[in-house]
Amino acid sequence: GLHIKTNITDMGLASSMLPQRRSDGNKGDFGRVLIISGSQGMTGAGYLAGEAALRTGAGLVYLGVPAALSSIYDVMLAEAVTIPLEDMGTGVLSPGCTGKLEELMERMSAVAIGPGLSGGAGVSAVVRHTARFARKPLIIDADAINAIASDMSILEALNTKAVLTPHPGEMSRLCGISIEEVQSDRIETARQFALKWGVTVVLKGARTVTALPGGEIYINTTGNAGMATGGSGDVLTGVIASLSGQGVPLEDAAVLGTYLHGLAGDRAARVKGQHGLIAGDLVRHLPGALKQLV
Ligand code: NPW
Ligand code: AMP
Ligand code: MG
Repeated sequence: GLHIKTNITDMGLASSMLPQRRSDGNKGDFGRVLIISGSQGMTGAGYLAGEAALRTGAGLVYLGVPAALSSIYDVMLAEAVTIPLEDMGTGVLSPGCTGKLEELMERMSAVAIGPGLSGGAGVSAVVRHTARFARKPLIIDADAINAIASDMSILEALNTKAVLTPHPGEMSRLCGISIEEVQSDRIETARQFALKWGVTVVLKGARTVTALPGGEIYINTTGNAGMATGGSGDVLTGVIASLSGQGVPLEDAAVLGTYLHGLAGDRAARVKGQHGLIAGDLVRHLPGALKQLV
């Protein structure tokens, strides 16, 4: 068969991808990161992604959230700017927000979409619009992946560099195969999707596989089963968006972000153990993980 370049992401490789922090920089130099997330009952996802983006070094974090819920985010995350987006009146984003989103995205250095968005035709239209009009690196996770799985033409409309971060369940929906099939050949499943659609795929789970649009593979070496807990993936989305917003090339941001997220998990597990680990602990251990790489 064809030769596949397979890399192992270790500390040396991760360190080499870390963004420099220029001594005379201001917050504008360290990235404006927009996270489009949230629906009634799933406000935590955007909160975790947003705090993770801040803890990974983004200069400014904006939470684009259903207007009905925006005051919740104002209270939850003091350091982020909340952008209320038109919703259906039920705490779910409405296609009516796309004009505002388009303007907003122009001012950003990276955009993430998906955590806690929930489903439905309205959300699907917002995901389509974002894919089509984003001109900045785009991180696609969770319910934005589910929207694509229900309608692959959203991916055909994609007009920018993107990384998708599916867990095996989301990957099975995307590919129309069972979770068992995904897991039986994780590298080839991720690689074929990345090649076919020209995107980076971060196939999560123990030993996360990252496939680049050219077919190159990175296998992650950090992380533990303590990270199998609600909100863990939402943190990863914030980390990758933050690195990309700081100017790390998107493919590197996916590889480095995955390593950092796992390293934070390993550091958290050393203190809390695996059983007691929660997603917020990952966020709290990101600064230490970053310091370890500098
Ligand atoms: P099974 O059958 O359980 O073993 P869903 P979700 C499978 C938001 N959140 N290996 C799993 O398999 C997210 O952002 C909000 C193998 C099941 O079939 C999303 O928007 C939170 N299988 C939304 O919730 C905190 C695996 O996938 C399916 C697997 C729904 O996301 C929580 C479950 O996945 C959450 O993050 C693995 N490693 N991992 C909040 N506080 O606001 C998953 N599966 O149906 O996509 O549900 O991941 O919870
Ligand atoms: P999500 O399902 O979207 O919340 O994402 C779960 C996150 O936890 C991903 O980054 C996974 O790679 C990570 N994770 C889940 N289970 C494990 C495991 N057994 N070992 C290492 N990492 C895991
Ligand atoms: Mg998830």
